[in-house]
Amino acid sequence: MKQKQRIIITGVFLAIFFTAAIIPGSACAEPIKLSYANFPPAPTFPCVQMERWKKEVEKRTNGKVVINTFPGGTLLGAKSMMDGVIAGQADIGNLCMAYQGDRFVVTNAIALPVGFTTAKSGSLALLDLYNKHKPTSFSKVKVLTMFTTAPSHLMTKKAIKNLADLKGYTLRASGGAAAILKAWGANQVGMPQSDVPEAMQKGTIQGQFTSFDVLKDFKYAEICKYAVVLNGPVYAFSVVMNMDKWNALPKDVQKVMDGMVREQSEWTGNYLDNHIKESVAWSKKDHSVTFYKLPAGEMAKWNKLIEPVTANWINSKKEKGIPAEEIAADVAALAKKYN
Ligand code: 3IO
Repeated sequence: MKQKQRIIITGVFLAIFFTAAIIPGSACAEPIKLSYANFPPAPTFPCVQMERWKKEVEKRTNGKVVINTFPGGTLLGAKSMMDGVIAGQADIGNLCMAYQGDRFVVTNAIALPVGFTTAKSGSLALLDLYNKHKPTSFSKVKVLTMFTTAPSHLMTKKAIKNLADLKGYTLRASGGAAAILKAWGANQVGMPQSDVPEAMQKGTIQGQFTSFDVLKDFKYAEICKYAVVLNGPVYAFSVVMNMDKWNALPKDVQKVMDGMVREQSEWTGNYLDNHIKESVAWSKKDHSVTFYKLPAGEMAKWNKLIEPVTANWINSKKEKGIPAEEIAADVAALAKKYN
C-alpha cells in the first residue's frame, strides 16, 4: 500500500515537472534568449529603435523572450550583418542596405532621388516596396522591420555655396546618396557610418552627405561647421532574423513580432524626425553650425545634374533582368503617397 502511494506521488511529481518544462511561458520555463547585433554606437537612432523593440517585445511576450542587444559592432559589423545573421552568429541584426548596394538592389531603390521629406514617409514607403516585390536578397531571413533615415544634406568643414565649391571636394556617402554626390562633381568616397568618425578625424574626408541626426549623435557639429539643406536621398535599413531561430519561436511570440513590423517602422521614422530637430537646434546653439539653403537659380543647376541619375539606374539594373522601370515608378508613387 505504502509503496503504491509512493509510486503515484512520484508519478504526479514527474508529470508536473515535465509539463512545466515543456510548456513555454509556464513558471519553470527558461525564457527564450535572442541576441540582436547593431553596427553603430548605442546613442544613435538605429540603436535607439533596437532598445525600443527589445523593450516592447519583452513586455508583450510577458517575459517569455529576453533580448540581449549588442550596439557598436560588438557582435557583428556593418558589412557582415546579413551573412552573420544567416550563419547564426547573431539571432537578429540591423543592417544598412546602402553599404551593399549591389546586394539589396530592389529595396535600395528607395534611395533614388524622388524627394522624400521625412524619415517616416521614407520608412513606410520602404516597407511597402519590400512587401510588393519581396526581393530574394531577404529570402534567407525573417524581416522584422525596415526603416529609413530622413533626407540627406551636406555637412562639411568648409562652406559650400555653389558647384565650384563642391568640385573635387572629398565627401563621404553610400548607396543612392553616393550617386547624387558624384553627379554634383564631388570626390565621393563610400564607407559605413561607423567608419566615418575616424575618417573625419584623420581628414581623409572633408564631410559627408546623410541625415542631420549624426551632427549631434556622432558630434560631427564639432568638426563640420557648415551644412547645406538639400533634401537628398534617404538611407534604407532592415532588421533581419535568422530563419531557423524564427521558425523555432512559439506561435504567440511570432504573432507579437509580426504585429510590430509596421508599427516599429513608423515609430522609428517619428523618433528620427523629432530627434533631427533637436540635433539641428543643438548644432546651431552649441556649435555655431551654419545651415545654408541654395538660392533658386543655384538649386536649379544642382537639380539639372541629377536628372539622369534615375534613368542611368534603370538602364544598369534592367541589363541584370530586374524590373527597374516598375520599381522606379513604385518609389516615385510611394513618395507622393507618404510625403
Ligand atoms: C546612420 C547610420 C548609423 C547611425 C546613424 C545614422 N544616421 C544616418 C545614417 C545613415 C547611414 O547609414 C549612413 O551611413 O550615413
